[in-house]
Amino acid sequence: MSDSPRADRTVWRGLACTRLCLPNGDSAVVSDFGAQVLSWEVNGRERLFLSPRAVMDGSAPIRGGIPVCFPQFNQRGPLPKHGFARTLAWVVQAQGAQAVDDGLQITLQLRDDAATRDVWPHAFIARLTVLLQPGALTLTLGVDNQGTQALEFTAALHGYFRVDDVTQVALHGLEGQGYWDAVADTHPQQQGAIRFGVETDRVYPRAEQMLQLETPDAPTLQLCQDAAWTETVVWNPGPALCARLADMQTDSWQQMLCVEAAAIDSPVVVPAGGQWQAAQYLKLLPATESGQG
Ligand code: TA6
Repeated sequence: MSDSPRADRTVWRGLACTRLCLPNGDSAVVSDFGAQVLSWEVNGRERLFLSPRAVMDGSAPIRGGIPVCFPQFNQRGPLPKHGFARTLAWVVQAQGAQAVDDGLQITLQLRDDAATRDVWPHAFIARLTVLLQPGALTLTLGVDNQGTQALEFTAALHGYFRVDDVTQVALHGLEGQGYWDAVADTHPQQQGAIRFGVETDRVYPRAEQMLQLETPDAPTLQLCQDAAWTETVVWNPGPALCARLADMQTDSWQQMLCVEAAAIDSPVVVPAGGQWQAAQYLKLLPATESGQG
């Protein structure tokens, strides 16, 4: 530990990354590849799931951490699933890490080039800012339309949160909401907290209040998203789908839960020369408020 926040360039599991460290020992690791947060440690405990079988050589999306889906969510368009941003190298902005209040942030940038224009003919700059504060992580995705016509996209911060046993967790805050169940292709209403055990793939409208991911053995994780993230996606593959995913171990579905800030039901429209940005806020409740300790 050191007395002031520190940012170091490092190679982490073979990938060029920036590691942010706070004086209290909290840390985050952000890969240039995909601008993907791969690790977030709070009080010595890893809070993100990264599959032991994740492909870490830049040849495929990384299963875990917080992938950035842009400019397309899932298969809602002609681009590769979840868009190209998660499989391209982003560039850490020249000014490097900046101290902000009690934390430290970095911004990574992705600009259009010949390869992106080939599949998506638009001039853009996407920026992901990652702010690490004690017990908290804020991710802000920004998109500048550099072109002369309106830009349309869908996007998500597809966070994989680590849990000891997903069948024992409860996700609160979406009670009473109607949602799209993508597995059954139905539109039911959420009764009580969300619980897990089978394949779960759902799109909820963004909740006004914060969500709480309650687990028996760890502090509760609070999740908030700006209104510009109009939906929340909740995903766990369950045992059967997990067994078919080459980059997951058979039982990995038990150790993860995706709770995603998304803008997907209606595409975001950015006018020529305009900008869009939206943040997701992750915060661990102190042990006493979580019923821990
Ligand atoms: O966000 C949920 C989802 O779109 C699911 O439908 C599931 O496919 C998941 O993302 C993972 O997608 P990936 O391409 O990373 O395997």
